[in-house]
Amino acid sequence: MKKEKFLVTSALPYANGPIHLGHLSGAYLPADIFVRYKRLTGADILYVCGSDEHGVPITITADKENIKPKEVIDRFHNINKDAFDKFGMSFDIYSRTSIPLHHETAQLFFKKFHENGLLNEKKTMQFYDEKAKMFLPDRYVEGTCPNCGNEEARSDECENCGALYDPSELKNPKSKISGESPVLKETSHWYFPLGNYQQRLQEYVDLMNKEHNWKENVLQYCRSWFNDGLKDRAVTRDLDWGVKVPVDNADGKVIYVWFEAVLGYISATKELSLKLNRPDLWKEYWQNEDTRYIAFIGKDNVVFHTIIFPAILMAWNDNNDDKFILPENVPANEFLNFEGKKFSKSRGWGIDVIDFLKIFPPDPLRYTLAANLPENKDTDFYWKEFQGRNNNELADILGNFINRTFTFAKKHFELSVPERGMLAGIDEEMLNMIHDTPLKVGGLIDNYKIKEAVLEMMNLARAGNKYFNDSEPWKTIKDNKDKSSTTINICLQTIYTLAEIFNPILPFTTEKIFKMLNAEKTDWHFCGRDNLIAGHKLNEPEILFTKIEDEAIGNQVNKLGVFEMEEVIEEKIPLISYEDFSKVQLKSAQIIHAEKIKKSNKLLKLQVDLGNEKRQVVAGIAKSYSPEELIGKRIVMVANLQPAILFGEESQGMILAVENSEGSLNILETSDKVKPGTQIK
Ligand code: B3M
Ligand code: ZN
Repeated sequence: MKKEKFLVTSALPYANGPIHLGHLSGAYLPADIFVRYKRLTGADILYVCGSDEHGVPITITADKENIKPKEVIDRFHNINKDAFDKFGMSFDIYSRTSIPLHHETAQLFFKKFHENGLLNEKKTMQFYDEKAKMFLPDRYVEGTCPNCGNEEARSDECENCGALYDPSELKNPKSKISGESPVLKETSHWYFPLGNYQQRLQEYVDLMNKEHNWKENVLQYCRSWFNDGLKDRAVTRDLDWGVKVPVDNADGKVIYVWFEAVLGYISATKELSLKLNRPDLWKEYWQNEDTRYIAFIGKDNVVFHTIIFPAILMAWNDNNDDKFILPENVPANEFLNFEGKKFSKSRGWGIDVIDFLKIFPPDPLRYTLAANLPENKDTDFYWKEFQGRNNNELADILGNFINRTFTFAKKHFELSVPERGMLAGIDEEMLNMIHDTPLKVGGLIDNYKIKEAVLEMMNLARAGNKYFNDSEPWKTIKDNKDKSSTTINICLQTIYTLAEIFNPILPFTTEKIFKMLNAEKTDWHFCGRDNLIAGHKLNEPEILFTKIEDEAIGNQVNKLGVFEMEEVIEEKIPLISYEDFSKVQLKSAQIIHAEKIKKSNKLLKLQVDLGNEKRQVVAGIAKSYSPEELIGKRIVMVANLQPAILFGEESQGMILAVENSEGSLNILETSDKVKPGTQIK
């Protein structure tokens, strides 16, 4: 049989910060499990990844720390490479996009496209930050929406009302980098005509889906892009950090990071080929129609892998004799959150991989994440769940089954595999399960249903324990040694199968199990019934899993969000005099009427009773409160604030509220005993 040929990639993480558990669940662990499984089936597979080392966030970090971008990427490339290593990622290469080989590859694509007349040069007006001396990418400009007045609108698009507009129409633009108002300045860029590929891209996605059953979430992202209609995309930027645009008159311009980062997969494979002293090896994968290319990513990267990268490859293939293959599948995952909230470095919410692995071993983490992958919807990591999965599943089910079998084999069979005698129904059943489980698990992983596969794996260990219990070898050893030796023989075959099928999830632990079994991994298809012959010598058992104490988990839970408080304390707030403070007049008030303001999803118009007068206040609390629930509340208000007009409504004061870490507001309430109009001091 011809070997299956695979090329597998995981999104190239930005070398701008340490990877956290969410990254692992999105694009890395599922790919590693898939790859390790495929290797066990004997597939010919290359798995490449590396750091994405260009893009504006890296230059901003460098500016902030007053260092060169190179220092930033070196630091995080090494940290992340090390973290992946300790986590057991089995990349064939972990490359980086700053290497000359990648610059050459990306420039070659750009140059060819340019020569073939594919790229259109267009002049545009773009925001320029005179203080930071740079053109501002869209997401670094904020302003007021010309359509609805939302004050946090993006430079060309408003998330509040959905309006799209020209950046010159944005009101009060502010640079997120320097805080200054940017100016509009002319610049020119090269555009890739993505729209020209729309029909072929749609056909490609349809065909791949038909043949390989794409995930519903991925199809939905594609459909929404197709429905909106694909437009020309600028593939250059005004920056000095990145891959230089390889044509005349392009000083100060680099290739747009996304255009070159996806080509990083190709460069990484080229680098691997050179390392292996087989310079053309990469072509055997990338330019071979027999190769199945699977691109693992998180949901935020879908468009780049199902639309932009395929379009780039189509454009190349149209104009060159050497032709690249396109992804056969892009099994993107949703996000993993942390204890109910998004990961946030600045809020100290979540944990980096490298820090995690300083405290706990990798396999329990791999198992917990794999059992809870965000395959179809966002999921959460909880410390308590991690503890539970380790203690109640890995230690109490898998570890316990292996341990009791080995202990028994040591005590009664001198650590060798006993003979199998006459089989009873219960033995047959167990043997059938050993035979069927790898097939079931393999089928699930083939279809990227890793979560379900993990469940099946642990079910085999559960069944093993039950079989041990029901067979009662500790009794049969006394009066029916034949039966007892059959039981232990079958338990050991089960352990062998467990070691094989758990190998993609628990690479470190299963190495130990294979060592205990004194056996090697086998082809996945043959890990069924009879791997260990009678008389085979076993090695001494080792401890496979250690229970995690409540205290260790408690320590981690207590650390959550601490950073957030430290940050607040560290911030230097200028002191004011008592006199300044006494100028602020705080009064208790009661809300007597509340209604929404048209065209704003943030503001409510309130009528409040201040004892001897009524006032109107416009408050930005619509996302946290409905008008109805506000009526009757006694609140604190700044009574001597200059009136202001918001959305055409006068606001005659301000009400006080606290904002929690997710940005939702709680208004400060006084008690029913405090009469409206009372001064608060
Ligand atoms: N660096 C985005 C990310 O890490 C980006 C992926 C590139 S894949 C070619 O989410
Ligand atoms: Zn708007």
